[in-house]
Amino acid sequence: MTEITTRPGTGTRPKTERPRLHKVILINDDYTPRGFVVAVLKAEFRMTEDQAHRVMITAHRRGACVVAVYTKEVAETKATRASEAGRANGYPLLFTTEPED
Ligand code: TYC
Repeated sequence: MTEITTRPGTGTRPKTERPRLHKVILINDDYTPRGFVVAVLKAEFRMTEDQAHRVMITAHRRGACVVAVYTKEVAETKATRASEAGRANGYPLLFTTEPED
């Protein structure tokens, strides 16, 4: 059922729901070189050297780090492309996605 929001003087309009966003998460591993992780973050997620280094080191220390949030489709495409960049170079680099609460 479509929800209707009423505003004084403006009649009614359908309530617009924003799409749920999905997190892209970088998972730590023992093999992928730090510099390679930083390069992938810069290329696929348009981060600066500084931002990419911070995300990489957080995943390295804590096991995982949220990279960014996007709509479901964009998050899944970016996570797949970034993971494939690792695999193409023989590394187990892994990006996953999960819905934001
Ligand atoms: N732990 C890796 C190393 O010491 C670097 C690394 C950091 C790998 C973050 C993956 O998501 C990662 N070479």
